[in-house]
Amino acid sequence: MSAANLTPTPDDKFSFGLWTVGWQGVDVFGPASRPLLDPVEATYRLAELGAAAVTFHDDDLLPDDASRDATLERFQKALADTGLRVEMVTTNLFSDPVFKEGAVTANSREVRRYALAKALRNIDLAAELGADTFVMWGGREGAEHGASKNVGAALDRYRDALNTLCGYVRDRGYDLRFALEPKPNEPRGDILLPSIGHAIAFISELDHPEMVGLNPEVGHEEMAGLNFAQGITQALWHGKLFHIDLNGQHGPRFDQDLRFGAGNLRGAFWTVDAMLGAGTDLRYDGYVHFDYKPPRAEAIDGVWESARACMRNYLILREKVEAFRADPEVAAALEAAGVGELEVPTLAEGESLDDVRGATYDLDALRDRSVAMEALDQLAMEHLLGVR
Ligand SMILES: [Mn+2]
Repeated sequence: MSAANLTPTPDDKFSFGLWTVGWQGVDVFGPASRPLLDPVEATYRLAELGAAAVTFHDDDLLPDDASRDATLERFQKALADTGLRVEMVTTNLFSDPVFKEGAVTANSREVRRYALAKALRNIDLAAELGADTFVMWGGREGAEHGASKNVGAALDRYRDALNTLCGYVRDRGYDLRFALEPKPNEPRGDILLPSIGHAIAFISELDHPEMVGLNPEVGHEEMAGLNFAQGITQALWHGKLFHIDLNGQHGPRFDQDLRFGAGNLRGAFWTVDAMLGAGTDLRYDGYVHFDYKPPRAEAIDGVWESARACMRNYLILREKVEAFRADPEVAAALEAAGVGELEVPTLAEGESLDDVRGATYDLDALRDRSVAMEALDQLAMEHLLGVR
């Protein structure tokens, strides 16, 4: 493992939300623990660290006041100076108490109309900055009480909102796709479209499903005890992995937003493996985007160390995964585990169900057969632990 390979380059397509390094540590138990970080300064610093792109919510970067135009101008100069691009833009439809009961699915029609207006304004900005992807995280689209939300009507209005926004992008001729970000809870007690699977099913009900995919986040799936690598692989299988949010999480608990690689390290190994295709042609080729929070305890030095570590951990895991997939003993173990046989259709071309029903099965031999999966998994473990 060479140090050169662990130095990020623009080819690695690392991307950071400006809100990540910009998080001041405000949590439910206390105020900011760090001073405000100028998002334009953060852009220069992320470029120095090796990022290729940045992303933002409207409100992270551009205050809705007289300084908006001047800030946008400074930001565009920073992009030009550094060669960074804006690959994704998202809209904050969750912080303002206006959205306390939802944005595009609020019971209040006035709130829903305001939310649409805010998203439309930001879509224009996303297009102006050349972003590919517009993420929608519906953090307030949910409920704490059963009867307070007509879930069917909420899904109708969610669908309407996506149809309206897709229609707008088509009318304006923008080259922009939408990515829904599932999350099971936090800040609402229960959030609509809580998992990758829920969101994929929802997309199939839209007018332009081809324009809408997913932005799954490691921590959001793991909060619900789900397997992120399997989740993103299903998203890839549906052609819906438009974007990704990498971070770290220690199992089902509050949304920790640890740096990538922290928390569930084995999960991170399999996540990188899934992104690289896991030995198949289902691979992710978009930006490697980090959505994490430098822990509140850290001062500014810890902020930059955590950003550096997100990229470094991805590069380390990429080397580990590539070594695992290239290892001849792994190839033999995959063979012994019969992994390749799953690619063979259950019925051969021209066979009928009579061929299945009429066959004789040696059930005792099937019951007793070796699956050799512990041996295969141990090889992965040893690559990860650095002894192979
Ligand atoms: Mn999160």
